[in-house]
Amino acid sequence: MAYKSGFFSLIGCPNVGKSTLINALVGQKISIVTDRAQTTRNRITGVLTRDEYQMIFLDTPGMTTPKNKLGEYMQKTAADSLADVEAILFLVDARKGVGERDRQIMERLKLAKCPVLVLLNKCDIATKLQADEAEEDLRAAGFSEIHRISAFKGTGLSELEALLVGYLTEGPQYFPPDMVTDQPERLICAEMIREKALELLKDEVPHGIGVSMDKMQLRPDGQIMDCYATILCERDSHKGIIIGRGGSMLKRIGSAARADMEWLLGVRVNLQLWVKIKDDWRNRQSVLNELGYEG
Ligand SMILES: Nc1nc2c(ncn2[C@@H]2O[C@H](COP(=O)(O)OP(=O)(O)OP(=O)(O)O)[C@@H](O)[C@H]2O)c(=O)[nH]1
Ligand SMILES: [Mg+2]
Repeated sequence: MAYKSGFFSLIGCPNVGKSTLINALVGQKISIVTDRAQTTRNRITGVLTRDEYQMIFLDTPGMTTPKNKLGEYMQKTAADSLADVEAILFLVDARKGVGERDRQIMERLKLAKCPVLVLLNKCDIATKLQADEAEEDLRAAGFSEIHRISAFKGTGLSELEALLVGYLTEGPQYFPPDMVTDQPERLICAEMIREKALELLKDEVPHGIGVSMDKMQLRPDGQIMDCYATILCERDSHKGIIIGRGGSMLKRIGSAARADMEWLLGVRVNLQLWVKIKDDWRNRQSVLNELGYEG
C-alpha cells in the first residue's frame, strides 16, 4: 500500500477548543491553551505520523473581527489556512450551540473548495439536549458530517482519526516521524511563558502582552539551558502588575513556565524574565515581526 498524507485546518470561534484538540491529536502540547478567548496568535502546525500515513493539522486563531494589526494578522492566518487542505474541521461548542459568530464562519465556509466536517466539541460538559440542538441547527444549515467529541477528555478522537484517514491521498511523509510540529522550540517556549502569564494574571492585565525569547543557550555540560525572555506590555501600570510585589508575580510566571519548558526540552532550565513597556506594540509591524508574527 502506498503511503498517504494530507492537511486539515481547524476553524472555529475563540475558546472552542481548537488548540486543545490539536494537542490531543498529536499527543503533545504544541499549542497553548487558556480559558481566555483569542489565545492562539500564530498558525501552529501539528503532525500525526503513523506507519501508513501522516496527518498535518493547522491550528488557527479563532475567527473574529480584528481590532489592531495583530488582530488583522491573526485573521489573515485563519483565512489562509482554508486553502489547499484535504478537509476543514469546523469546531462548534456543543454546550453553547450555534451562535452569531459561528454563523459568520459558516458564511465563509460556503466558499470552501473542500469538504467541511463539523466537530461538536466539549460534549463532556454539554447535555445531550444541547448537543442535539446544536446538531439540528447545523444540519439545517446544510452540514451533514457532524461528530461529537471531547478534545479535553479525548472522547471520540480515535474514531475521528479513522474517519480522517478516508480523506488522505497518496503522498509523501512531509515531516520526519518524530516531529510533532514545525514550530521552533524557542517560539513554543515563548508561548509557554505567555500562557502562564495569561493564566496567572487573569483579567488584571488585558490580552496585550507579548513574549520574546531573546536567547536560549545550552551550557557546555549539556545539563542546563539558560533562557532569557522579555514580556512586553503596553502600560506602566501593567508592568507593575506583571512584576508584582517584590517580583513575586514574575517569579510565579517564571517557575510555572520553567516546568513546561523543562518537560519540552528535556534539560534543566534557568529562566530569566524581564518586563518591558512597548507602547501600542500590537500596531507596530517591527515589534510584531520580532515576536514571530510575520506580516
Ligand atoms: N470541558 C471541556 N473543555 C474544553 C474542551 N476543549 C477545550 N476546552 C477548554 O476550553 C478552553 C479553550 O481551549 P483552547 O484550546 O485554548 O481554545 P481555542 O479554540 O484554541 O481558543 P483560541 O486560541 O483563543 O481561538 C480551555 O480552558 C480548554 O481547557 C472540551 O472538550 N471539554
Ligand atoms: Mg487556540
